[in-house]
Amino acid sequence: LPLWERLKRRIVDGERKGLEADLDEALAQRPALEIINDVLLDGMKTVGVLFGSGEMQLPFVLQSAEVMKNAVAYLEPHMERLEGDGKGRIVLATVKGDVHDIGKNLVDIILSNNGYEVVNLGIKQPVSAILEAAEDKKADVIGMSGLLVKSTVVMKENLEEMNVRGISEKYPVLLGGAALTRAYVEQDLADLFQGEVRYARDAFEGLRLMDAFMA
Ligand code: B1M
Repeated sequence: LPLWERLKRRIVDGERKGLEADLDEALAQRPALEIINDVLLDGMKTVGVLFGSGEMQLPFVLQSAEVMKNAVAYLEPHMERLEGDGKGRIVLATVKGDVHDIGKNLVDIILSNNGYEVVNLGIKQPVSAILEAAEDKKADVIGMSGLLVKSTVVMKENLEEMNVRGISEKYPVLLGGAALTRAYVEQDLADLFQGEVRYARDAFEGLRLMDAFMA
């Protein structure tokens, strides 16, 4: 197989052996970010389709996710750091009940490489932990990720909790993850939230919105 097809297959098949050699070859031709966006994420998309249609079972999805994580970790030091630190601080978490973190961690990498300080709390974070961290770390923005349909409900509850605590205007909120839609966030959630809440389709939109929040 040609290199790009081979790399994509590695994600789909969860085949880690020889990954680094392929990534080295890829890095000689394209920037790390492009490899992630155009090749590896394409593989994850295929995994999602196969899993959704029942053609792929969960343990294999887990293997694919592991290879994806290894690949991103290998590529990360090769990514360009575009600006210095100190542009602002975001507390980032995958919400309660949700273990998906590949997208959240990509957001972390993109923001960190572009001058933001990211406090990455990890997965399955209850709203209390997110809000405590925002307070402790003096966050400028709160970012929540979630891929399950039920996570979209959790995010709504989290925003309601911020309203109840009277801190909605203190922290603009950035939301992302495959189960969300722009309309749900920027119409439904924005209607009930007393502060500012925005939807990011991908990590780059996350970066643009962070820049807008901090402007
Ligand atoms: Co799961 N899973 N999974 N899974 N999994 C999905 C989400 C699913 C759509 C698959 C499917 O059915 N086709 C489906 C959800 C269905 C639904 O809710 N209606 C699903 C399911 C059902 C499940 C389980 C319930 C399966 C089970 O146990 N029976 C279970 C859930 C457990 C739980 O959370 N409690 C489960 C488990 C897993 C694995 C552990 C095996 C693994 C995750 C490993 C890990 O993350 N460490 C996994 C995977 C890999 C997937 C799919 C195949 C791929 C997700 C992924 O990493 N994509 C996924 C299919 C899909 O998404 N269509 C699926 C790549 C990643 C880069 O994309 O996270 O969307 P994404 O991030 C994007 C943007 O969304 C955005 O930026 C990123 C790109 O730049 N973004 C943000 C994300 N967060 C952001 C935050 C921001 C800004 C942008 O600001 C704060």
